[in-house]
Amino acid sequence: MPKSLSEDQVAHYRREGFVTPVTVMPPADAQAVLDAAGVWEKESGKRAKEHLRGKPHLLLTALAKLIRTPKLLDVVEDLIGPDIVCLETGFLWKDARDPGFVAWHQDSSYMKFDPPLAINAWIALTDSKLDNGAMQFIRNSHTLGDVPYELIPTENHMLKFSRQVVGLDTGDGRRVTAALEPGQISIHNANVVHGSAPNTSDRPRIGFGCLFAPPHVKNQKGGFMSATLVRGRDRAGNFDLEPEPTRDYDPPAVAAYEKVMNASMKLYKVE
Ligand SMILES: O=C(O)CCC(=O)C(=O)O
Repeated sequence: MPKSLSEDQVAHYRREGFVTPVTVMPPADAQAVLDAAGVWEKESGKRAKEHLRGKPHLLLTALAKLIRTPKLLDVVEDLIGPDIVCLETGFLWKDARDPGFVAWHQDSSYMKFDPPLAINAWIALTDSKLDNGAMQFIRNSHTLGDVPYELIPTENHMLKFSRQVVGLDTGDGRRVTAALEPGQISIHNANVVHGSAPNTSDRPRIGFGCLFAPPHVKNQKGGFMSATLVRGRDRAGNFDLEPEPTRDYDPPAVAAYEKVMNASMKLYKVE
């Protein structure tokens, strides 16, 4: 019996490779995360969209709390079981009229785990619709294995390196738009082909991505990788476990952040 999703939603995830929308928090909690990002931007003079991309949950307590949201983890547990690590996080931020886009890709072309149980939750902090650049999924594409990709020009591409699948029908008939309100998530299998178009609206579209997996998965791309245990137990020891920050820029968590950032480029090798 699932904790949070319906049996139909779990079946949909298994069949189509994603489930959307699922409400995991009230809109006010999503706004509180945006407020914390706004304070950080003011104090640092930097843009969260550029600088809070790789594991910022190790730096800011608002984000450490976000990835531990009980209803979010209930949904993840329904799909991958009660032991859960968080492997990657980051803001996915489009300003109003932002030309930023994400080419059709599989997350597994960037980060690959064995067995292939990694799952990506996209938490909407603003609304996310077709006109402001919502994510779109290609249904059933998680069953296709590794889809070939090519490298494309990086201008306005929101992910590190720019991989775009080739030879796959991504036409309207196969796409599903993840239309979300603040506090809702879409959740997708790391093998699902997905992407998003520029923001053609006057509203921002801001989300926070979290990659979860059971702790027994092994990183196939090699190199050092740490993880935050967010629920249950780690019986496998495949990852260095990251500390939970007790305050913003808590030194032990910052040290873990710096260690993994220094190593992370190795995970994004361009073949
Ligand atoms: O935020 C987006 O538009 C796309 C994000 C994405 O591709 C991902 O989270 O894997």
